[in-house]
Amino acid sequence: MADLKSKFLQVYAVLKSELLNDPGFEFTDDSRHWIERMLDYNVPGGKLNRGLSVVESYKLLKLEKELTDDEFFLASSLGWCIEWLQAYFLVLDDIMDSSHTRRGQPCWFRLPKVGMIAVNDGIILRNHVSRILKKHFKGKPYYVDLLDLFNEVEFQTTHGQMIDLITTFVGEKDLSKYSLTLHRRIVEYKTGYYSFYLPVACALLMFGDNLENHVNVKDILLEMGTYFQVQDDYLDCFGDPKEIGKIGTDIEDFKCSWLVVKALEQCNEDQKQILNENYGKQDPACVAKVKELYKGLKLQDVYLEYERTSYKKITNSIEAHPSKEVQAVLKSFLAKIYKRRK
Ligand code: GPP
Ligand code: MG
Ligand code: MG
Ligand code: MG
Repeated sequence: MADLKSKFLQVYAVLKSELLNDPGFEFTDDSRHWIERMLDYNVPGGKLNRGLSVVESYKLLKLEKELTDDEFFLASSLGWCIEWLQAYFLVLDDIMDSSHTRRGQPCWFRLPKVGMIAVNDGIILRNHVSRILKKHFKGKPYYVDLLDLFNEVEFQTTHGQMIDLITTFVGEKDLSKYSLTLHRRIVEYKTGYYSFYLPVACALLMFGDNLENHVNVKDILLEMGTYFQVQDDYLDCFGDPKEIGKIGTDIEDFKCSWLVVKALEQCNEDQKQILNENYGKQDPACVAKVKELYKGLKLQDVYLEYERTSYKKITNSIEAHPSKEVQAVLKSFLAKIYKRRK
């Protein structure tokens, strides 16, 4: 695994160097230096789960036969396209969520010399995905499908992000609209497609197959995406910032988080009053009151129970799949996130 990761990181260095010498732009030393710093700050510093999953999935589809150097490079490049896409989303998401830290460092836009240049950097990160695909996949029979896949997934993610954001309108702080159904809709679109569906869809396209032929696999991947985002919502409040690398903002931001939905399901009228008065406020005393209420409602136990049943349900769906290779792809994915603390 350490070996896979270091080989994967070598591909990052190649892709970065190609982008820094992209003949489509007349780079100066300053502009090249900006891009390099921006990439190193935002692209490779995460867990790399999504990117590595493309390579691992492709290997499993090939029945563990050794990948040629060319196949490894291509599968890794697709993996990096997802990591680049993720960097693009996170740079902009942190602005929208007024976050402070990400991956154990200040959010990119928080750096004094960056500020709102981060918006353009986010767009450049998205452009890089297209540049990488063009350079390395243009001649492939699945090139058009790849472009279409990235476009579709971006469409789904931005629309999930839209509902995540418009449900929090200031001045309309109305918790009564928050439900598990709304939460599910938000997280399936904002997280599920790009984090779970996309890596497997990339590996399948490269293998000459298509996820549209595997509707049940898509459903399982989206189910995992929901499970993953419930964990993200939980860790936003109860995770250790040192481990997750970010300080939560969901309570301040009035987010339709899994925790607030569960709290609303379980609370009495007095507790609902406390939520109404304190949820969505910047004041640390208000945030503390919400956290206190979550603890009083034993949401940590409710979460543990959710993890258990959700894991079981997903495992059962995986085991019902006819192909052992597909089962292996999905199980390796699930194992990576089960009981995660970061
Ligand atoms: C996760 O939400 C969702 C995304 C990062 C997708 C963003 C999509 C855009 C189109 C910008 P989150 O805000 O809970 O993530 P985190 O907790 O990591 O900030
Ligand atoms: Mg967000
Ligand atoms: Mg966020
Ligand atoms: Mg979050």
